[in-house]
Amino acid sequence: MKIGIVCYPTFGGSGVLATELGKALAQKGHLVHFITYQQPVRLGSFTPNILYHEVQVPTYPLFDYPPYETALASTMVDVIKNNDLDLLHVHYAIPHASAAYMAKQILKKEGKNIPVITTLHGTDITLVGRDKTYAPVVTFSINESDAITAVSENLKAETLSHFHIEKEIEVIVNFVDVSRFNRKPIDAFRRVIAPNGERILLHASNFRKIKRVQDVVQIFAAVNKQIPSKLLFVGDGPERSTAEDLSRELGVCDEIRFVGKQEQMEDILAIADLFLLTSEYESFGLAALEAMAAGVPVVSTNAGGLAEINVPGETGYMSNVGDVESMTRQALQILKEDATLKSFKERAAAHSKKYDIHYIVPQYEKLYERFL
Ligand code: GMT
Repeated sequence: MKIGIVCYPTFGGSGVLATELGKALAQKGHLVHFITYQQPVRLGSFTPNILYHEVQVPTYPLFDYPPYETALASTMVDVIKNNDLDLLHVHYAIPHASAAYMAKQILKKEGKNIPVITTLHGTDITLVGRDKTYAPVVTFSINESDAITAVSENLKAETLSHFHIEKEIEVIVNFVDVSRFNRKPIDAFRRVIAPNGERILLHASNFRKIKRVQDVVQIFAAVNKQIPSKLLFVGDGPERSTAEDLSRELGVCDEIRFVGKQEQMEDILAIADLFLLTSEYESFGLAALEAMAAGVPVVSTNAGGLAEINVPGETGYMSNVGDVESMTRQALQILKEDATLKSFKERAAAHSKKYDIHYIVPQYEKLYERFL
């Protein structure tokens, strides 16, 4: 099949998932065309069967807001026509679903039918999409998609309760390439971070408000009082300075490293003992799944779709949003004894196999085939 994938090219979960999907499809022999404003970060080096088309947005003095959506729709039309694509799979509704609708209508006039599949990822529904500035266009363009998928049962329910959706939403959960995350820790790296064999806690996100990174610092400060430990913060974003300030205030800044945006998550996760995800909402929590695949248990909130992937007492624990005390107790419970930690690590890794790329990617292929 010749498939167009439209996504955000950044470190966010929707872009990561879309890129990994494209790579997996290409490996299976499909021809994949990424259409984005920047090369997706997880794309890596040259891969046969993968083409990348950059959306250029010409500026003009009149434009206070350069019209990205128009440029995207025009690029979609161009790529679909010139490469005779079979379908377009857009990830994250805003503005990808509406740009796809526009491209579809233009191509229809020229006698080409291009099926559009929209995958909903989270904040496009639960936060931004619900804003009344966007909601009518989001609702319309989702309904005009030939198929709609959501990454968790929770996101499907959220979509149905907040938008008037006239079509079936199919749930295709996020996936992870288990073989890639199943790495041996690099000893030298572990020693740099935890020279005295301290436990390593980890948080990775885009540091938006919704992630509640201040809770991560508080949990760590309390854990650190009882267990020699270090905290790694991976990623960057608006709340990073809040986390840094709080770590100084709580006297744990020497035990915390902010390593910024990182591409080699598998090597970082390999040295970690516990993943903390304190979000107010996660439609799924792909970062937590990748942690599990690396054999890292997860202490998280029970918000959104997290309850679908984190199994209490098996892969980690869950607490209500903001319940720092409970999450601290749970982290200590996992980290205190070597034997307990080992069994949580093993169970987390085993559980992640249910979400292996080899089970989930065929579900997308099956969906695509319906439209050919
Ligand atoms: O978590 C973010 O803020 C990034 C966001 C995105 O749209 O890139 O992630 C969303 O999509 C991921 C992949 O499907 C999910 O694993 C994340 O849970 C979801 N984030 C939220 O719902 C907040």
